[in-house]
Amino acid sequence: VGPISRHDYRPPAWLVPDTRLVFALDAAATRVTATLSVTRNGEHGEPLRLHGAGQEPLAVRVDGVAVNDWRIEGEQLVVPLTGATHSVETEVVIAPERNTQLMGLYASGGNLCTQCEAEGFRRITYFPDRPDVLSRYRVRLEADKVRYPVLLANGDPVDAGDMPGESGGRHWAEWDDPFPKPSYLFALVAGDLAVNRGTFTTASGRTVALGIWVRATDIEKTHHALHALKLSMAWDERVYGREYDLDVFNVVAVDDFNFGAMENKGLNIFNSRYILADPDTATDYDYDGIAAVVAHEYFHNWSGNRITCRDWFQLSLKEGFTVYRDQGFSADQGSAAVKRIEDVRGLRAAQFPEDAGPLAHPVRPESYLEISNFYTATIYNKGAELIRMIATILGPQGFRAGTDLYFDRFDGTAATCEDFVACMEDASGRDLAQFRLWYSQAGTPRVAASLAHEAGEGRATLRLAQHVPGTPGQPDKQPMVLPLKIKLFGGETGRALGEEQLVLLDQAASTIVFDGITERPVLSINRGFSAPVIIESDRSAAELGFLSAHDDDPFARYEAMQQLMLDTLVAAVIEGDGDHAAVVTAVANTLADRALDPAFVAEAVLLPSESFVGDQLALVDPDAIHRAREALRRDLGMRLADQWRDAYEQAPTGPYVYSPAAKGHRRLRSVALSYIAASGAADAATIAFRQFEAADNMTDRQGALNTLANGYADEREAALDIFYNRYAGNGLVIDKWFQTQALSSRDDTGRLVAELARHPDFTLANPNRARSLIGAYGANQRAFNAADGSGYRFLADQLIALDKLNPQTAAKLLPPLGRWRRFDEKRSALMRAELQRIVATPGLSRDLFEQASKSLA
Ligand code: HT7
Ligand code: ZN
Repeated sequence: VGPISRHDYRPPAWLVPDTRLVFALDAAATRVTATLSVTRNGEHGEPLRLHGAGQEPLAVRVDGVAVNDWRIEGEQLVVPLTGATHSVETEVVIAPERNTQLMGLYASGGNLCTQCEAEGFRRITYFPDRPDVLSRYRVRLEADKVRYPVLLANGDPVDAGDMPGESGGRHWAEWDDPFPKPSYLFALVAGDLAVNRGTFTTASGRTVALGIWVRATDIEKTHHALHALKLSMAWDERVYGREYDLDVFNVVAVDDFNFGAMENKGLNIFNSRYILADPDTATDYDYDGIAAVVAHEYFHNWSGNRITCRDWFQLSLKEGFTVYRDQGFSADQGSAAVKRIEDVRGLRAAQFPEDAGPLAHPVRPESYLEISNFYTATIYNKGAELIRMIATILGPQGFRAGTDLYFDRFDGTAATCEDFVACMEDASGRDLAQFRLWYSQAGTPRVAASLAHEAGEGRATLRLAQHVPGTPGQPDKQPMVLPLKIKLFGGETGRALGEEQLVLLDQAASTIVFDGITERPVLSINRGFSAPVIIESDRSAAELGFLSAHDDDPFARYEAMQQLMLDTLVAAVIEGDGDHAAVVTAVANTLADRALDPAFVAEAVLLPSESFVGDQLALVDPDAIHRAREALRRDLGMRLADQWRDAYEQAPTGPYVYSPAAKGHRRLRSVALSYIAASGAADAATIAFRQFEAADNMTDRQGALNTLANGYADEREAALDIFYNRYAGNGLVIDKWFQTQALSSRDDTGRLVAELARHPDFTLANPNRARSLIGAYGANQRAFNAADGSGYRFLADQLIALDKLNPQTAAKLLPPLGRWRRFDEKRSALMRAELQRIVATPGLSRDLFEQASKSLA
């Protein structure tokens, strides 16, 4: 099959208003009987085309009569039909226990579950498996009562009972979903599960029964997820006016899952890492992630389920918007500033490199080979930034009027990104014509900003120029609309020189004049990261240091510090040595400022990652970057030794509480510990080991373990062994054990990773485990890019093996090999050779082929 193009979209020839499914469940052989009521969509002579993959129809019946004039064309079952409406029934047998791709119906931990987005439903039964065919589902599940006592599906439960005696201990349950939905939102779960139940009363007074389903031994780890679910339901009512619409909302945790979670109507299925938490096994970061993903999937009930996507090119319609919504939810639970910093750091770590590399694509892509490859940081995170910019341009009232209109106008339909933007325009009266370029043009815009001051005239002139770099298939770009929040500060007094302004830069270049500026101004630009762009300014180290201490926007303060650190590190890499004075002063000032939230301080004093430094350079020298960054860390550690000790010792400890304040203290303590270790202090490993042993929670324990894992002290092995033995059998924590070692900055990490790949607990069959070692190693710039190419060879070997089991997960781990253009000739050739080896592998999946071949081009 060749690439699918956005412009080839045609409405479905046949609609399926009603679907009846009967599952005779069994891990080895499940029989699926599907009865579709189909109606001809308009005047045409097209046959009915149903998608199906990995099965054969055992029977096809039209209006109750067996037919044999059907044919198979590739992944389609083609059934000629004569009338305007028919009932079409198919029967297939599938083998969930042999399903290693984890798409369709599969087995995980002895239970059966489904994953249908994007095109998994066709692996369960024959159906028009496209998001614009909405159907009402009624589902009957039959299964062994002892193995699968719990039978769940979408919608509300109808009835349940035991099968007649001769059926051998089987039982059944029926579910009915009154909301028409696309097949990708179908779900069922059959298993031996325990439930943590709760209720939520909606704004209009309906009571919803909530259930978090997990294996019985994990039930105590579900309270945080249940609490987050209730908070999300209330938040969506308050902030977007969205109420839940079924009588039940069930969430099931499974250990084997290709992604974070899935928003199936009324039956969300989660990767267990986004449900299970207690202080002993989950870090604050995990707790935050759980709340964010629970909220994200819940919010999809409106942004995704009630209104879905017309085709997969519109994926960001639901994903970008829903990420924006979950970011808003998380911001409201604690420090909005720290949340914004974390989100921007994530965007820069994943999306900016994607936009600058061979896999760059617009937020609304034009074509794809395999849609699973397009669940990307661009669709999700850049997509969320687009919604944020619209909200900024429209203002809170205009934006809420726009979302109200969107939910109202498109409820029950499959919509497009264009529909969403049109609602924003209609509700606010703003013209977003040029803004639409954000959906079609890939690449991260770069904005050159330079501020001149004519003291005698009392005038400051800001010159802005934008440039969007070429990306694959898009060499030339038009200027975009960039909403830039700007403010000037007096360089001498530190006072604000006027209010913050929102400048909409929509030309290639523009000049903004500020009058009444008698004091030397310092430019604060892109405050709050109002546009997802790269600012290239000529601000001096002194100006950045000044902003890092005086800006009244916390994000801009953080940003000034990051820029100062980046400039320092880039200079050090290029010149081989660096002047650290400005960074040391700025960090010292931040640590000394008692008015600051410790959570903010912890973020502000962290150095940019080695990969982010690499992203600033035309040619990445991983060893030089590592040396420069370690030298700065050491210098900061030594010169501010007393302040790190103070920060470490003064952070309140005490029994674990999950609160924004307590999280901030723990975070600052771990960051301080890492600087104490970076200083080379003789007692650093002792302190870290003491923290490791004394910790009553995973945040402190893992913080200490990370520091030890980067070093060579004897305590390292001791801590890793204790950690492993303490958590043997707990998959999610053993993932941390693998990941911590793969991210280590030690010189021998490559060798250790290769050894870990032979560890009895390592398996490619579980995506979390594969990501914890291979994904983390690929993100470790220095270790992965070892000059002898061993990292590249290792990754290629693993991906070729993983592709045979789980192509989706394999394809997601490929991008580090696609950075070859950024490296020296030798590394570059070694990377390309591995990509070529992958492409030449017989029987390669479409998923891995698309990623590897695009990375070579
Ligand atoms: N909408 C969900 C996407 C998803 C997915 C995609 C491809 C393969 C497996 C998958 N599991 C879940 C997740 C979300 O964005 O909410
Ligand atoms: Zn989503």
